[in-house]
Amino acid sequence: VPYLLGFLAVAVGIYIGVWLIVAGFMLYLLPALLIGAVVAVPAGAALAVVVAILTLTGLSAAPGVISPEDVVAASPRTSRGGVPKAFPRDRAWPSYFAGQATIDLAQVWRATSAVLTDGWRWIGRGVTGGWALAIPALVVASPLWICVSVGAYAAAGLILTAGVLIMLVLGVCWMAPTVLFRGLDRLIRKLRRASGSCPFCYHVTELPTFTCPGCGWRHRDVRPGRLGGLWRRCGCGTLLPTTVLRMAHKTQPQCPRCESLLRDGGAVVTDIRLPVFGPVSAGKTRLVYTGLLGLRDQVSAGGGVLDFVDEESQQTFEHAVALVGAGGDTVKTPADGLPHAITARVTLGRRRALLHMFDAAGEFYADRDDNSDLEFLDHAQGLVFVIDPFSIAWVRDQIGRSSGPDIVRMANPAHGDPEGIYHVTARRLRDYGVATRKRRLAVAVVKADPLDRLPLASPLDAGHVRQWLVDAGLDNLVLSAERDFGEVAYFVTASLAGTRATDARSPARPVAWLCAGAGLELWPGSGATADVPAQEEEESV
Ligand SMILES: Nc1nc2c(ncn2[C@@H]2O[C@H](COP(=O)(O)OP(=O)(O)OP(=O)(O)O)[C@@H](O)[C@H]2O)c(=O)[nH]1
Ligand SMILES: [Mg+2]
Ligand SMILES: [Zn+2]
Ligand SMILES: [Zn+2]
Repeated sequence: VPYLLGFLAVAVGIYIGVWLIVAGFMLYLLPALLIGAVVAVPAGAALAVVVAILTLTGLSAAPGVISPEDVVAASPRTSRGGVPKAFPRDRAWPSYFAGQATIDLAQVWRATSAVLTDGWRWIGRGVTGGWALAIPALVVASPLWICVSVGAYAAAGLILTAGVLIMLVLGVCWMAPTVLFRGLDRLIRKLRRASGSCPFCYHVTELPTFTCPGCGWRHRDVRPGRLGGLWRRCGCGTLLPTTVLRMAHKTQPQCPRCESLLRDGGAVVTDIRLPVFGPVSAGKTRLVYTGLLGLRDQVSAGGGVLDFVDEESQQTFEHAVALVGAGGDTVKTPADGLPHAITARVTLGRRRALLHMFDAAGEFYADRDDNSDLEFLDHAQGLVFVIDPFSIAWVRDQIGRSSGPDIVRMANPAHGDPEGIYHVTARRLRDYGVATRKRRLAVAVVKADPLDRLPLASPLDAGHVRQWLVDAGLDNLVLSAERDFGEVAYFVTASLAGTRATDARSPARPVAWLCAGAGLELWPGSGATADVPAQEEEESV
């Protein structure tokens, strides 16, 4: 019995104890926790707001910043098609929307999580720190911290959602003018038929390189994009305009391949590239300079200006024109190096163009191996083929009979036959995949002035050059040229200093006709050919 009584007493004691704990929990702790939760959830939200402000202002847990160096380092190695890229991205500060925005928002979430995790770690230390700490940690701190976490995550989620929405709206506001600017820049240059052609390595590009005036870094792609919409900040801090058109106003464009400076206006104004080819001593150089001289006078008669933007072209032009003007001969073009372009700038009202003439020594056209470096042939809108009548066997035979060696000496006849030279060059163009059917070829029979003194069986007159060439036995050449090229026109020229460009024998005519084909009419009717169009003549034959 005493045992039974004792057992009952203990049971009642335990019952009362448990009841007291439950009652205490229900009466005091639960209401206290409920009140605590009402405070803890908003406190958690406030905590998230404070953390977001501290993070975004960089006062604490500042997000990593994408630097210009990161941009260079993280450049993709290949383009979308898998083609290896020649250059990394430019060293400039990326636009905020191109990556930094995401990093900042993610950091807000991460910083909030970090603060909450710190709290849990602290509570965890209490739980394992003995009874006196474990009970309040488990019973009071844990439930309260759960409430704080809920409030904080909810607020962080809201902040992120709002942030993403704001970034989307602002991003669209940034993207629209960026895309528009990029498109406009391209469109204007396309309409102008602008491209940057290198006078030295002959590379032709839509996208020249620009050097930052602040630090000398070469920016290879200044188009609006991830590195700036309307403006770009160079890695050195200098603010640069985007778009090729605006940047070209600030600094001179450069060749992306050899880094030489392009001619002033390169990549921005209409760009016309015309090589002159033919055998040694055919009269190429003389045709180029007297042709430019004729163009200059005719253009200025029409109220325009033809001038030179670079010292080198200006000086070579003046030198050659002075020689020819004084009745002398042009100097032989050196065959030991590739020629630099002779560039003339044409201004016709608001229209501006750069006209690049390429005049290599005749040796380069003599055989297939020598012309492999003549890349300017591939990028030309049209070509001038120079034929020296004194190198045609048919003419020579007649001179032999009429004894005109003085005239022949005076004419400095070309070495090599025109047909061979033509085929070597035409083959090079074919081998390099040039669409010659879309190009113009101006065939210029030069040295008409000394030829006049010879009593030829058939006179060489403007308008009948094609027929004359056929009579002279160059019918194969004529047929090949008309098969190879989209349009062929025939000219007879006397490369003299005083010839007016409208003159039937002006050396300016073939150049003007090719310019017209490239979209630049230098004067009204400059695109007309002196010769009867090939087809009509064929019908009449
Ligand atoms: N009278 C006269 N002489 C010309 C004419 N065209 C060329 N010549 C002369 O022919 C010679 C060769 O002319 P260039 O223009 O130097 O020949 P090229 O084709 O440039 O020759 P390379 O530089 O060796 O490839 C020079 O003595 C010129 O003065 C012309 O239309 N009339
Ligand atoms: Mg020459
Ligand atoms: Zn810079
Ligand atoms: Zn170059």
